[in-house]
Amino acid sequence: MDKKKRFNQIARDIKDVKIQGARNIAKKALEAYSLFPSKKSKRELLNLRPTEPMLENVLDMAEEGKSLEEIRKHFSDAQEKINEKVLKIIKNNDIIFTHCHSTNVVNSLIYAKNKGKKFEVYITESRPLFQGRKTASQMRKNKIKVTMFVDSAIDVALSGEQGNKKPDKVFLGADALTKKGIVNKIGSELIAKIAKQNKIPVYIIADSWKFTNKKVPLENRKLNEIWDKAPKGIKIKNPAFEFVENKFIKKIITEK
Ligand code: RUB
Repeated sequence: MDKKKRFNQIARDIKDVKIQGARNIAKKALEAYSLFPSKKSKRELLNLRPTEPMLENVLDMAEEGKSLEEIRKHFSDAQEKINEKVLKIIKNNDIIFTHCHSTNVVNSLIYAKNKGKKFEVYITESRPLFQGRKTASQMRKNKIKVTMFVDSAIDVALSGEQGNKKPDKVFLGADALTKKGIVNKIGSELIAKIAKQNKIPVYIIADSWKFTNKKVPLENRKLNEIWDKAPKGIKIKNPAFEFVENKFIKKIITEK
């Protein structure tokens, strides 16, 4: 595939959420940028997913001359450190509730499983794009017991109602880390609030390169993701992310 085609393919896959999650987006965008390292391609890549400081941080570093190898090494080094910290938090027989699909979360769960920890995972679908299915499939593939809930069952799942066991911990990824809280997939704030009501600790598991001092724009996505060919006159909203205040978070686990 020629360079331009490859660049466009990556850009399309990021836009269409075939490549998803802050870390994967940043990694792939870096690959695209390295094909055409210019201000124009940087702008184009940044516009694909506005709620992604890690994408911006990584492209800034590449622009300033940091080598691709160095940047790529950070992703794996950071994940390894995060894995060790998460391993200490998970107790045998824990039920861990998570949402959407976060590579930082999923990798640390798989690491804990491979280190012999026994736990199970509750996952919500994460409509409209169902990234929760990706998480569930990866759990299954790694022989981690997993139960899926529809998003509207967040309260049922976190309260241990209707014969469900109450989760012990909530693990959420993050698109952005800020001084006042974090940004993650829509549903995360509701989860954090209901977890607090139920005295379930919420841990954010995220690479520190997601940190920003800037205001984080919250992406609104295409309406046809919610209802393709909806009758005319129906207003549809599709907010993709939301802010979770620090007061709902027990700990933010980064590599630092
Ligand atoms: C994914 C999402 C993830 C964070 C962190 O949203 O909200 O929790 O991006 O992911 P989307 P990671 O599917 O819309 O990109 O840990 O992979 O960086």
